[in-house]
Amino acid sequence: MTLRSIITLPDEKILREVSKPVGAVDNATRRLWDDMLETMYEAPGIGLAAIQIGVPQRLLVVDLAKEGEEAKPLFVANPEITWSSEQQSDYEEGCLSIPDYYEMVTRPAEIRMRYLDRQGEAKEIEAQGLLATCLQHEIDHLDGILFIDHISKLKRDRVLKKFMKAQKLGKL
Ligand code: GNR
Ligand code: NI
Repeated sequence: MTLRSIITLPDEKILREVSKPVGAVDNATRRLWDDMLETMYEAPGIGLAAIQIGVPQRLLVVDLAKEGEEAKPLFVANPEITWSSEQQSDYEEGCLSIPDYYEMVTRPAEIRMRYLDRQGEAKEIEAQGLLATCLQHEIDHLDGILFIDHISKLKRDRVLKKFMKAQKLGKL
């Protein structure tokens, strides 16, 4: 496994790409998932999309296990949300590509997601709570969407400006 570097703001060029479906889940896919998982654990974070390490493929990993708990990684390829609840829920979100910034985001409280698992088998799961939020956040990444796109333009512009300034000052 290889630790990869995570792309962060203000580098939007790659983060805004729309990722392509994987043709098949093969050994290369599984190696990439393993690198993503290692990179996510090291960060640490609870989810990571391939585009965050510069790979525009529709792949993500999620693990909500807390420190000290047994790892429970979920490996996802080509996810599709097949249903989302009318009911919404608010979560304070963060993103490894937007370090040290947290904001409340409103999203559907429950979703159903169809995807290919580590064996390439089609699966469908229902998620609620933090898992539902995290999966929606990751699937957004596959479409070039960041959680700051769900907050006010005023707040978003302020965050983007902060990261541009930090880069100019050589602090990123
Ligand atoms: O580590 C992460 N935590 C988190 C918290 C609330 C909502 C979403 C997330 S995902 C984030 C890791 C990340 O940036 N994944 O793309
Ligand atoms: Ni993110």
